[in-house]
Amino acid sequence: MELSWFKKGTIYQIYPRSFNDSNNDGIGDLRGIIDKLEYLERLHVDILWLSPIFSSPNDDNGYDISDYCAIMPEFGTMEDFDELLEKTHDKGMRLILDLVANHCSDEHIWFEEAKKSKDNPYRDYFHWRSPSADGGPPNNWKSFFGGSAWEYDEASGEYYLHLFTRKQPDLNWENPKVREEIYDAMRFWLDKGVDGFRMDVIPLISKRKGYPDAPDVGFRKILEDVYANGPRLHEYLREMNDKVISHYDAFSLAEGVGINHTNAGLYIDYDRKELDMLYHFDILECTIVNGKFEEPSPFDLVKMKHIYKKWRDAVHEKGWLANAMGNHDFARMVSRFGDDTTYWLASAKMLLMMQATQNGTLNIYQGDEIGMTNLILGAIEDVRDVQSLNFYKENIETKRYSEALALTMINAEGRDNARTPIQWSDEKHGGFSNSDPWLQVNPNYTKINVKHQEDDPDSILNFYRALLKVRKQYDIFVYGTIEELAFENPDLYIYKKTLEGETIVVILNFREVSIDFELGEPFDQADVILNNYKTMHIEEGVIHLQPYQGIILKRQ
Ligand code: TEU
Ligand code: CA
Repeated sequence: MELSWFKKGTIYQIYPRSFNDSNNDGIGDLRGIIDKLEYLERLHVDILWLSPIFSSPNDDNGYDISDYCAIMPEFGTMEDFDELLEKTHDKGMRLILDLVANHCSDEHIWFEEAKKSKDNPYRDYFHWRSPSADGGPPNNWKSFFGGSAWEYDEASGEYYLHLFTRKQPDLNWENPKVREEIYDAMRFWLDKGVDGFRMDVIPLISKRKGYPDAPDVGFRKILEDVYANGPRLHEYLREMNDKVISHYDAFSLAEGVGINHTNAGLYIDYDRKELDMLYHFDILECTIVNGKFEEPSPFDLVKMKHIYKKWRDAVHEKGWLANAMGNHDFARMVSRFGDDTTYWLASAKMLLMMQATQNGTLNIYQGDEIGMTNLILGAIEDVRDVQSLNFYKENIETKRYSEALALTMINAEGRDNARTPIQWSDEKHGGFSNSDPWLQVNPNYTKINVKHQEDDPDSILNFYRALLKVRKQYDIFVYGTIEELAFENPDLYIYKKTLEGETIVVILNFREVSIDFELGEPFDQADVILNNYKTMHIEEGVIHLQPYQGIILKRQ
């Protein structure tokens, strides 16, 4: 197995808009991050991933880039960025940027030029098609954010493709000039010293020839077979690695949308030299059956165990995964997989114990280190996310759902849940800003905030620090081989990890009740490495677990 810095490192994802506002305009910014570098250092994270910081009209909060080599003015200046990068490195941490290469903004100069005429040199930077015979869109492809994936352009009488919003036209990777533009942008940042990229929707960059209609087989399957994994994809990824990434001490983290465990190897097997790691969607979507918002299924622990196992087996020793349980696209992890009321403290810690002991690079999302929870927005006017807003509009217009039901669905699964400002203290706006933030602060900031948790030895924050520190000390956390016990047990997740004669056992109770379990092994003598409760009861090989208790034991 190849060892390298980005495997044992912990990635901490920052959503800059919501992290920390230094100039009190209600929007987080780069200087706000600089001010919190010490906090991040003390958390023992190693790699900061910044969601997009480039110029953007913010139709999708920066995932619509209008200049790949400029900083969004709301976030600061290039000098601020240079300082952030330097100070991050001074603290021994690394910094990666979010490369959105599948699409750009319709306000990017490339698209503004392309729209001017059919023979504009930039026309072929995008996907243009004539209307179908009935004058409608060229095919039945749907945007991820609702409606057709094609937008009509009056001036030329053609449609352009946008798999996300109409302000996010897809780039045409068949055009070698487009690829060179993206590679140049990557080199621009790598030459400054950034340590790699998280690659937004990278599986979507190669489109199927002739843009065939999608069969009626459900979103997940259409995604895998029609939108993602296109015919020239792996050629592009190899080229990108060969021409750019491989020339730097940098790594790539793919957003694994549309990747499943059977084709993951094509992306990340070491010998293919394409991408360094990916995070998949199976855990992130394990409570989502028919697409976001629609009938979420209850959290099922056995299903989650199967997901972890099948991925582990699939990539075993051939490639590497990152392990994410939440990010800016999903509701909060403690609200989804734990209990954000009575057992908030125990369950938030327990989930982190699981995440930190699974194989792969630990990828955590801002705010999870203090157990931030979902937010109930009272009215559609409070919703900011374009995905939720489009969902609302579409379903109210078609009268599919009532306004109240649509809002309930948005509150349950919507992306704003994870995007509320970080709760730094119990001061106004959670200490994030002195003025009204762009998205409201979760009113529970008076109870859940960094300041309180700094001072409390039993806080989630301090537990997290201890956990990440331990993870650094023991290779077994990262590289050990996992073997599950009582695999079909629906309440407990118990696994052994072994590496070079060492053994740890991770014991996690996913229920709000106490449960006894017969370990059946001589663990009475084991050292407790971490326990999210003050006490632990083992007697004659039977462990008595308290609600949401998590324990990591190490055999002496
Ligand atoms: O997300 C891609 C993606 O597939 C999301 O649409 C995801 O499925 C959805 O948010 C889950 O409900 C990436 C970014 O992470 C996301 O923030 C962007 O909106 C999207 O790409 C477009 O760039
Ligand atoms: Ca600001």
